[in-house]
Amino acid sequence: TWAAVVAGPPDPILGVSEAFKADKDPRKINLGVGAYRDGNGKPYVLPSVKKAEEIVDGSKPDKEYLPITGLAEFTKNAALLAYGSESEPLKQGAVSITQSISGTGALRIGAAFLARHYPHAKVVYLPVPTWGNHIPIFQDSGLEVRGYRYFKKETVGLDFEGLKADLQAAPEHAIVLLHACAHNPTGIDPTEAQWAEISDIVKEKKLFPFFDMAYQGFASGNTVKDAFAVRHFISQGHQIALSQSFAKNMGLYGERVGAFSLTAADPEEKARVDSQLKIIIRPMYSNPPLHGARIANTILSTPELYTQWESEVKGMADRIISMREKLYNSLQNDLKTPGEWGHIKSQIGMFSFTGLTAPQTKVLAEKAHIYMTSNGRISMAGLNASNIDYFAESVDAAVRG
Ligand code: PLP
Ligand code: TYF
Repeated sequence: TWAAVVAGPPDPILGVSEAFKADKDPRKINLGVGAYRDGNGKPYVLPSVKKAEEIVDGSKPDKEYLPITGLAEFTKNAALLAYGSESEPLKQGAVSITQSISGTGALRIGAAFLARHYPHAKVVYLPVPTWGNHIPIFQDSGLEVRGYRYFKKETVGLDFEGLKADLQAAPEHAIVLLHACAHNPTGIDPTEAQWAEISDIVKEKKLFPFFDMAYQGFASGNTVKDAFAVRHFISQGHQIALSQSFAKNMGLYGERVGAFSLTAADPEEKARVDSQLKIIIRPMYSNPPLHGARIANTILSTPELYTQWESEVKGMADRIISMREKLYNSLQNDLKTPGEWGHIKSQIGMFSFTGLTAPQTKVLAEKAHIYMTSNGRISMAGLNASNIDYFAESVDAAVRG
């Protein structure tokens, strides 16, 4: 039956973990997948998550199905986290929101909703480069995918002129996907002033902004600061789509906790959108899982736990920032590695786009047992006091050839 099925390529990110696992060298380092590691290189379960889990378990909850759109208290609190309590559409009751299977599921619900209900050409512009999964998520949902310039190789920075030119040239009403903060894979975000310009272009060209917020709090250590772009667009009167993930900022990766929301014109429009979100979700997976949403909701709704969680997110962000500084100092000042390495320090979030070439990443894997994606992206969280010197020396050697 499956004689004509051809073998597909492995996932470029998860494939890196496979190669890492197979390597037996004790010095090996995995900088591939974007999952936080603590100062000892170990996966980190946030203490606030452990406490929340105890509270949830202690309440001896049942295992009944959730409604199609999930745990209502969770989605209410997730919306508050993203939009803020002063948000006009939230205050008016004009935000339609559903729980989702983490950020990926939120993007997929959003793409499916746009494919079915967006009243204009179903064309979505993604930054180049973007998170690899964005492309098949939108394509498989039936949207046409195009790119807008984002990364400038020469400066290892934002190609802001290219970005503006491409959005200006996009057809009216095109959908534009924006990483709300901590752009994956580049680690480069627009400044607040640049976001304001992007908002103006989106308004002038009547583009539809779809925000992917997979790292709220993880970029700066402050959930409000990281929500700037989303809240600025809302304050400028845009209607938006928003994907939220709690994988990184609560370390709930495998629990699959997320939310998808759309801002509507008014509560009556919101109610109609709600009904269609349910119609999209019901045949996909019927209703979302309970456990992670209960944990996230307990944190978001318990003031002491919320404060503790905020400081733990900041702790993760700060450890990553300190690794950036240490790596920059090693390469730029101590080893005097050929090239300019300032971007390591200025980039934001989980990743650094190092500028290492595909052949250099291959050498690092084969000679130094250091694994990263072939585009030179490293997950900063994979670095710690025990391996950063070895990493810097290995990069130095690879760059010098
Ligand atoms: N969007 C971006 C930009 C990401 O980097 C990720 C995860 O790496 C996601 C969405 C979705 O992740 P998850 O489905 O685990 O929430
Ligand atoms: O490292 C990254 O960019 C992500 C990580 O279901 C990831 O691709 C891995 C698995 C998954 C979602 C995200």
